[in-house]
Amino acid sequence: MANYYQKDIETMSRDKLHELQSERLVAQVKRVYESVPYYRDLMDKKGVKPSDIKGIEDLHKLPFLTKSDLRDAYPYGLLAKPLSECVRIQSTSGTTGRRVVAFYTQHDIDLWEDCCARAIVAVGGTNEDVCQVCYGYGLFTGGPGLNGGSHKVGCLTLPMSSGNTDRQLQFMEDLGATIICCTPSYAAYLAESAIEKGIIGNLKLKAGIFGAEAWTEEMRHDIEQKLGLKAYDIYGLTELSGPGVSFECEAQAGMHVCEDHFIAEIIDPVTEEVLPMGSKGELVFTALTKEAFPMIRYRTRDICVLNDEPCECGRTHIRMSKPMGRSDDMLIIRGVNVFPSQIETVLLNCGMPANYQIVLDRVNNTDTFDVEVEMPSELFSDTVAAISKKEKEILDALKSMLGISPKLKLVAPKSIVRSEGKAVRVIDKRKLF
Ligand code: DLL
Repeated sequence: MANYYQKDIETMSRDKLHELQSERLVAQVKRVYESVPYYRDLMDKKGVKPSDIKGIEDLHKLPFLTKSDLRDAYPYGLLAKPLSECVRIQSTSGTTGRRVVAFYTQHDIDLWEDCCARAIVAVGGTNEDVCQVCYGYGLFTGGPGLNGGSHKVGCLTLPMSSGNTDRQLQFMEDLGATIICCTPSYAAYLAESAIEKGIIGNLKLKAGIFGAEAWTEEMRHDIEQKLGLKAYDIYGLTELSGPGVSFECEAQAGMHVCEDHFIAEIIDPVTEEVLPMGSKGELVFTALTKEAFPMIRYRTRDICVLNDEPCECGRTHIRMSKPMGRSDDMLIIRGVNVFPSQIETVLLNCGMPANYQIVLDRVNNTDTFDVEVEMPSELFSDTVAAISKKEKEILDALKSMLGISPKLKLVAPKSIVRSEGKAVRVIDKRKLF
């Protein structure tokens, strides 16, 4: 039996949901036009007036917002409330080198935490649970968002933040954490460390809420098997509040978008044309209820697919696939398009842990493409012949997946620097941009 945090909303009929979205969109566009000169200019340039927007069927008429608009308008240019009504900022983790500063009213925080609470209840969380939050606290949205959601559900919340793995494991064991929230790469690291310490059998974990970075189905199975829990995906971005824009339910088959707060569209990233349900393209979100930092048709750059088929959990909100890359982080190596997640899939299929790093450089006008992969300790202590055999197997698999051959180096266990936040998978020294 599925549990819901806000059953009426999460299982609302599609017709009612569309009515609610339309009502909220009309009001939000009018408010933003009146209070945000930056967005008013964008609408004026496109020749759209708030009175042209009568419902969600008119959404396509509105201009897009992009990360570069956020940079141009930094820091206050997109504010729709006076600063006196704002109570918090959060900021991006900065892995792309471009910081986004988002503002929140108390109401914004309340609705954001509701979304995170929905995600926790969807994985079976109740007030009987001990929820260990090891996303970073501070400017990053992961810690504060899930912390707030966990309080709302009534879980005993362990606000660990990221890092200090020994202490994480000690609290996890001593206080019997049942739910853990962190990046999937940190979950994999915690699993490795718990196995090494011989405490894995003492843990009581039942569910993990993992997101903030790309991870594959293979990685999900690996973490589930090692930590003895069910691993659920959660998605979000700072611009839209943070985690909880969408989340997986017990079906583990795509993430339900909180559609009472966010309208999702898929567009062709080149032509900007809206694509039909089920197409692969760039995800665009319109936030319907955000007060301080409203985002209308914000281009996320995440490539994914939406699915409006009914879900077995009873939630009526559409689902999005895992992001399959970004329209802006695809690597082009010697003219070939490469997604880091393809490399991860190959490694896990070859029975390797997904601790790897891609190093790109340009020598004599030719791209160099190095992949360093950490060996599991059993392989590391095996014979040279066994290691070479494995190396060849991985290289052949990489060649066939990517259509291009990297220089592969198997390195000692734990020699690639571990991340307590998002893993650094790509070091691109080519400086092509
Ligand atoms: O990463 C918010 C978050 C925190 C989500 C904790 C989930 C859990 P940003 O730092 O602004 O916010 O980064 C947003 O991270 O556009 C995606 O490219 C990526 N991302 C987020 N969740 C996932 C996921 C947070 N589940 C950017 N799978 C987004 C793959 C994800 N990528």
